Amino acid sequence: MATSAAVRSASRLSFGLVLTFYQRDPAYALGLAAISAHAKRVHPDVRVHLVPIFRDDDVEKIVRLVDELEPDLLGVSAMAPTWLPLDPYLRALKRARPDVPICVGGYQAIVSPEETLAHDAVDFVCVGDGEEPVAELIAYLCGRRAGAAPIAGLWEKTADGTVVRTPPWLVRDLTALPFPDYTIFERDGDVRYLSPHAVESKRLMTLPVLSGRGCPYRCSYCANTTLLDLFGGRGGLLRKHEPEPLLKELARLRARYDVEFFQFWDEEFLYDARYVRRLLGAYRDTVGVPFSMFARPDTMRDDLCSFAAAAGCHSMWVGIESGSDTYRRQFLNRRTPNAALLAAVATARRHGIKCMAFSMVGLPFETRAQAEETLALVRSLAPELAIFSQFVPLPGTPLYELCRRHDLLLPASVDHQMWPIGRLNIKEHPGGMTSAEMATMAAAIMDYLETHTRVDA
Ligand code: B12
Ligand code: SF4
Repeated sequence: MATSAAVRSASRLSFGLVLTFYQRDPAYALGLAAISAHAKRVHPDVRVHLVPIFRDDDVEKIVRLVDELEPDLLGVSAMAPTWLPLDPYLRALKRARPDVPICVGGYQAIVSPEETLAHDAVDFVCVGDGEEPVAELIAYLCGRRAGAAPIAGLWEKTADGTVVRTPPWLVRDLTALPFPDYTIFERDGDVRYLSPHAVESKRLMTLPVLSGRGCPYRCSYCANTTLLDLFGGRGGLLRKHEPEPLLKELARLRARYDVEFFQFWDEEFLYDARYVRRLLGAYRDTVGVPFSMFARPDTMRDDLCSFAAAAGCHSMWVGIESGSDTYRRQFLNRRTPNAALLAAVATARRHGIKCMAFSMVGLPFETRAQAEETLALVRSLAPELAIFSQFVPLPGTPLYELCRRHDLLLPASVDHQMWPIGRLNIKEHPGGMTSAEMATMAAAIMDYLETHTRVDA
């Protein structure tokens, strides 16, 4: 193992791990909670703190907050679109504490490790899951690590600028890991400053949770496809918690934070029908609060919807993405036809489950007529909540590669990567919408949204 980072004295009592991420609006970061839980299990004396960075947070304020916590290691979580906004914070943090190593993880680091490590402030990048690499890095920095082998899953920039590369470390068995540590989100014992109400439940105290990780599908715009490409796709990297301990954990969280609604953040909740039956079969009795999930239309079978509804499923988040059968098939690698989408939403509704439909506009080679088809399909689905986002090309995905090949990518900039709808995130091109068409399309969507959102738990 190289020695660019200062190795701390083994006698230090309390090693400080400060975690941070950039988020426009208050939100949880369950990846960091998972890292904290494992770090505390392996190093019971570690102090873990979270300093979230929200949009427009003053750089000096963040530096002061981090500094007061006396960090020995700074762990930063970044998605590709949040990487650029993090830049001024990373530089200022490094200036303030040049001896504290900065390790970046999350999709930005996984998909673009070279670019991420090339940043002046960054010492390590985590090229896969972060639990074990961070625990190992803490051991190394505390002088507790035996041997000099590089840490699996971490790339390191050494003092002379060379890069030590290792293969990613991946969670294979979720049941071997502790549940995420929600205490990192607490302020005075409470977590309500962090989006306490999900959009689907404006009145109820809501907490996001995971029954597992991974998705077996390969939609062309999605970072999951990149993960399958990088890490091998067999079994779709699906990893689940055992139902019984998970239910106990959910009941514990419900009691600790007065949770009235759980939002399952699993990429695709219904894929493993046997697991769904085992988990939800006992959910009502053990946990008993309403919940929502992400589900693909093709998994929303009548029997599963019926089962989920009986367990207390309030709503399903359903990816529509485009209302054009042809576009979805040709460009998005989603083959479920419109008729099946309509049927899936109708099935859920028959069982009293509300639907949140999300779609994208401003896609490469998407015509104005196809974008109109998306709005028309959403109108016919009549979801309780519709969300339209501007297409963002995510590095490493097939659709990003298509944009690159056709020279459609705009130079990276903070504004072109985030949600506000109405501006194209790719260059105008023959066969696609013009900026003017995009603006009128966005206006039509906003009109629809103003009159049709009707959701509440
Ligand atoms: C819930 C969610 C959200 C929530 C909460 C985000 C959050 N803070 O986590 C909300 C709705 C706010 C959100 C917003 C966005 N999201 Co989102 N989101 C997700 C989702 C569905 C689950 C995230 C999750 O909890 N995963 C489970 C945890 C355990 O895994 P993890 O976060 O990956 O963390 C592990 C590793 O990545 C790594 N790791 C992560 N951080 C760190 C840090 C360190 C120091 C280390 C060492 C390791 C490490 O270790 C962790 C434990 O193993 C993912 C899909 C997915 N499956 O991950 C998309 C996903 C992360 N989102 C994505 C995107 C693009 C966005 C937006 C940028 C969309 C947009 N254009 O606006 C916004 C960003 C808004 C902002 N930041 O201001 C993409 C990111 C792709 C990419 N290449 O970056 C994903 C992967 C969706 C996709 N399939 O394409 N999102
Ligand atoms: S089903 Fe969802 S998580 Fe899975 S690849 Fe498609 S968009 Fe990504």
